Amino acid sequence: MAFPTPPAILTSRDLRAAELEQSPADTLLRMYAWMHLARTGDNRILELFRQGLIRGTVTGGQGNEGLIIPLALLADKSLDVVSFTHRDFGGHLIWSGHLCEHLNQYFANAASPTKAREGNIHHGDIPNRSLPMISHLGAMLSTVAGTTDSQRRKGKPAVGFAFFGDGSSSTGDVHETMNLASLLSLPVIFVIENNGYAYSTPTCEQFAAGTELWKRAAGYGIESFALDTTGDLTKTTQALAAAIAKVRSTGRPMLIEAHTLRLRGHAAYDTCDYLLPGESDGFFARDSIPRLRAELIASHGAPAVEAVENELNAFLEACIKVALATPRPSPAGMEAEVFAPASPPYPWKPEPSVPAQLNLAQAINLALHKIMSERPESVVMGQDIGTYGGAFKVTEGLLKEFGRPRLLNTPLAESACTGYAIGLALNGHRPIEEFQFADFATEATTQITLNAGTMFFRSGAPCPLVLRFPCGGGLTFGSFHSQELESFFLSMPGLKGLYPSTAQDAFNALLAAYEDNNPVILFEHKALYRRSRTPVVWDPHYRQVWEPRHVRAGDYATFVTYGEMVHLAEETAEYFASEYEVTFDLFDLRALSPLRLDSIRASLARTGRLVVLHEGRRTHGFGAELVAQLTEEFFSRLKAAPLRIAALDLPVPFAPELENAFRPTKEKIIDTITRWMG
Ligand SMILES: Cc1ncc(C[n+]2csc(CCOP(=O)(O)OP(=O)(O)O)c2C)c(N)n1
Ligand SMILES: [Mg+2]
Repeated sequence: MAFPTPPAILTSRDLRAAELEQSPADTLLRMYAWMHLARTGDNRILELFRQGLIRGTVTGGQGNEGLIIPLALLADKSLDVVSFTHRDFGGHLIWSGHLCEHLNQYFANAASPTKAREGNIHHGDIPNRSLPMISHLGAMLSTVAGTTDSQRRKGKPAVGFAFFGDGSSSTGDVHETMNLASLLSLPVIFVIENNGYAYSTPTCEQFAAGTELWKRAAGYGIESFALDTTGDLTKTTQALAAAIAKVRSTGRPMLIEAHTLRLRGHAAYDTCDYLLPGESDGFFARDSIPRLRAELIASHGAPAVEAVENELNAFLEACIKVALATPRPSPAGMEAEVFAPASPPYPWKPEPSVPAQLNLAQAINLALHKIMSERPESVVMGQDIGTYGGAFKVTEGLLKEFGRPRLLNTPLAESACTGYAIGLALNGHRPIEEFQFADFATEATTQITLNAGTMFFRSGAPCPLVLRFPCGGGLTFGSFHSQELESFFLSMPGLKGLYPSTAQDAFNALLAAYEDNNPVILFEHKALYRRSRTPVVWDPHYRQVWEPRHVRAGDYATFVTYGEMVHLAEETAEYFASEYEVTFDLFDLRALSPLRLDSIRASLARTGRLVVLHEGRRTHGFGAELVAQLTEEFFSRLKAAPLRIAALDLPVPFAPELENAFRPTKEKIIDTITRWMG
């Protein structure tokens, strides 16, 4: 169905501050048109929700227009970066797209920009650098910082706009990101939409140190100021224009505490009974839209203003009709769109052409070196990875050769740094982020699983990201430096996982992960980093690392494992072959997500027996999924119950005696298999 033509007054989505001086009355009328459309649109969305035509909930921006309309008009939509919040419907209207597209999102119909996979205002327009918000408040700030930096790295003088509420300003990501933006000198304007409440909680219950939120910026070396955006629109617009111009030219971040209103409570279901008697009337008395309307009637006459309103209202109703008439979404294709499709291989140089004897850490260093030499869009980041070369020296020498900003040390802020990496990835860069230990990735759980992992499914935008996880135990590092987190992270959709057990596979895995259009976790067992040196060479079949490796042939049982356990499994298989002439068909899984199990299934069809071995905990462990997926087809033909060998269901204990009792060891593996064989 064709979209209705917008009224002429909406033709331009841009505003230069000088226009307010050159033709103040007409400029204000043009701004009023956007404010009226945003307000009426929000009101109609609320009504349609109450009629049951919009699902989920709706969180209106009534009272936020005095901020979001001038700011969105002033931004350079061809350069700048934004992530609107649940109060910023008006910003979406101005930034890009047709009103119908935004309504399609609310109606969650077949033409919704998120394919109806996300609700109400959780959409964006990534090609135009409007980044879709996730519900987790505060989480989008770092992503805006990343895309803004990506723009700057491309030589574009962009400014990022990171919006968040007074309540959201209590989240850790806000602090991590303001610090990061100041450290990296990123031109991001952090805008607190302070409407006085977080759901029912007043601002004074969010902070002990007073309610002047703008003062927090001093702690990060960021300039800041407060601005009442419910007041005079011309003054607000001029203040915002000056701030944008300053950030654009200095490249430094800034914090603006914008006082706004929340005229309709938190959301459609909010009873607002926490407000004091008459408090709501006070909000409406401060509403800038009726005041501006009165001014415009004085300057243009009532008929002119009403004519604009009538045209906008008719346009809105026509658009609602179109959106309502659009078919409902189909579940077809959902499962195929969890991951971005495979891209063609990069034209890698066939180097190194002569095999080098390397350990696993050196193999990864070599792959990083190759990527940084051949792929200018790559960015390598992590804690202590610069001069120091990383906790495990995997990045040794790279800073010297490639310098900043290709390689950067990050502060201890895993969440914001991962959000920043996501932002880089959404704009054409390809970050590789080292976590000092895999265990610290739990700090970035929201960013990894909910922001990056769901990105393609809900927005259609690829999020190519390599997350390097030095993992695993056996080194007496205790619970916080030894974990195997594959079942924890990979139970969430949209994340790929590779777990190499040899130096060559590690080299191949990093190249394969790098050119994949999805977030890929690269599990690197710390005990393998320096264990032995084996030949590493350019391998044109590097993408085969997404398939299991057949390590050893046998016929008694199919034996599946990965990571460091591959080496224990080989020793075990050797033992059984030489002592009992019992042979195992041994597979190194290599790719943990997506699972490609065809060759292993074929083996199981032949052997009828299955052994699964992994280092992580047994209950809810990765082996449970492997056993289920491998046996459901052959259950009736199995000759024995599948055997799962894993760690005990404990936190990783520290002392070597305790850790040995916790983890699978060669002796325990042999014992368990012997008992299983009867
Ligand atoms: C991290 C997080 N915790 C809790 C929620 C649930 N929640 C949604 S909106 C909201 C209040 C947000 O208040 P504020 O940041 O001031 O924004 P406002 O709604 O007032 O614009 C809460 C608690 C959430 N979305 N994210
Ligand atoms: Mg609030």
